[in-house]
Amino acid sequence: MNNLQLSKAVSHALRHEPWLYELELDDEGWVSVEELLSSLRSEKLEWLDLSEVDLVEMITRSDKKRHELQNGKIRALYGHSLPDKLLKTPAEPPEVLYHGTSPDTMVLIQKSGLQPMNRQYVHLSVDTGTAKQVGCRKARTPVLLEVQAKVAAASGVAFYRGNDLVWLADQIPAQFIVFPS
Ligand code: HQG
Repeated sequence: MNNLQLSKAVSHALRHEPWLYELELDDEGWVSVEELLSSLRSEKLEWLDLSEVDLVEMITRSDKKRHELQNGKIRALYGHSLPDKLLKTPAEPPEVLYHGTSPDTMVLIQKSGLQPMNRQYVHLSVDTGTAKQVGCRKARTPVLLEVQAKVAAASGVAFYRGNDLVWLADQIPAQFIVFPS
């Protein structure tokens, strides 16, 4: 089983275009595992016998914890771009969170803060290593922004847990961001 291909298809279905897979997410992003499987089985010859075990293995072997499978349902933990925003419960963030991005983008963020852009939420990392990896997707030499998360939360910015390494926020005003000099 090509786990990368499977993970990409599952993310596409659960984050971006579920209607292409004849799926409808509930308000917390869950869909039935059986419905997802039956849609994926018709996508590729290799997936003809796809089972829940394959999904569990794909999630377990993945480099990041992108999906969660529970009680016959599956959802993406972050990354959504669907027009209808998922219901998330605000949570108390750690003192500091990080965001890796390109130097050019940083200039824009200095003006308008961190915005979700094409996704439902801004994505933040708990550690600098993860944030650097995220930033490397955007630039060879990414910049690291430090978000004063606890202070921002105390001022009314809502934060939500994605997985152990990823936190989400609706947006982060520039006043709560420490930019590298
Ligand atoms: C930038 C991956 C202009 C922001 C990663 C980023 C992550 C602004 C880009 C997850 C801006 C959005 C998400 C503003 C923010 N003006 N640009 N005001 N505010 N931006 O890819 O956070 O592998 O949608 O800096 O690991 O890079 O898919 O978000 O560069 O966890 O599981 O707008 O996706 O996970 O880019 O990455 P993205 P991201 P997966």
